[in-house]
Amino acid sequence: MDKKVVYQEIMDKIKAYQTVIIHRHLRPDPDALGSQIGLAELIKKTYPDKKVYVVGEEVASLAYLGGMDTIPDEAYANALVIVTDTANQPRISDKRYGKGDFLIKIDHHPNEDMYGDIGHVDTAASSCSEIIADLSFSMGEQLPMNDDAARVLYAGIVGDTGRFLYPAATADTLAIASKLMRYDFSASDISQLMNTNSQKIANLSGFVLQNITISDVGVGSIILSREILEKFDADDSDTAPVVPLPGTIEGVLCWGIFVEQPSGKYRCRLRSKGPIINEVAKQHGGGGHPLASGADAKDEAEINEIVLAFEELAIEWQNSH
Ligand SMILES: [Mn+2]
Repeated sequence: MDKKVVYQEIMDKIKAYQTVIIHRHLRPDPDALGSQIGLAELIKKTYPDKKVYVVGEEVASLAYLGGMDTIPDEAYANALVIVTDTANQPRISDKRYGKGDFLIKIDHHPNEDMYGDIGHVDTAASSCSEIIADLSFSMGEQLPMNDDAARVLYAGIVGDTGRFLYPAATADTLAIASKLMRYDFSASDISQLMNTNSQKIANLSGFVLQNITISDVGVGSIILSREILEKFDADDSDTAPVVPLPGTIEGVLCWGIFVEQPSGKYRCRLRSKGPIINEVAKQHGGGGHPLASGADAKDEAEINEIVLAFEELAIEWQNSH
């Protein structure tokens, strides 16, 4: 379907409802918050009589993007609920998303779970923030861009593209980023904020770069045990900034950072610069983008299975390139 038709359907619903509640995924990243808060800012400034709320857990390190609202269950009566940047329902933060009158999904991950009364999924978009910005720019006076929305949407695009590093950053992405930069915020300040880490994360980064195992075929892997995390006074959320680092090492094609959880299981943060890895992620209770996925491993044996699968993918990829 022509995306403008879907955009118009989404706009018609936004106009029809007095209350709009916007959700996004658990453990939010800048794109989850940027698309969520950006859409809220667009609706609030265009339709000041509407009640617009953003919900979900807060992350202190991303507080510069904006805070969340605390709302009672009753707010969902006759409300439009929009979920951004979230592929499947178990990943939605705040489980009340089904309590509204109408549900819209807007996302850029592979469409594994087609929830919602309307679903708009564009896997060619770098980020959900890019989709929300495109919605605004495409709909003209129905949802005009503003400074506050532009700032967080730009942050979301920067976050999901690794500052325009990954293949997901297309000519369309840069065209939209360029339009956003014309609004009154500092793109450089956003990039600097997103490029700044606490000392403990800097120390953890050093540990990962010094201790990662790199195989002959270019598969990187490292386990961050509870013991190691404690040594750096770090928890799971502190591992997000270290995930891209192995990709900066020459010869590394794909990699996994395996973070031990309090349960003793491992959260697997998987990335690639070529081989398609999300099928492996799916086989281990996860999923995601072709080059950026997540999974769960119950023990070190399952981690080894994932690393072995990556070895095969890396060999296949090298043979075909
Ligand atoms: Mn995203």
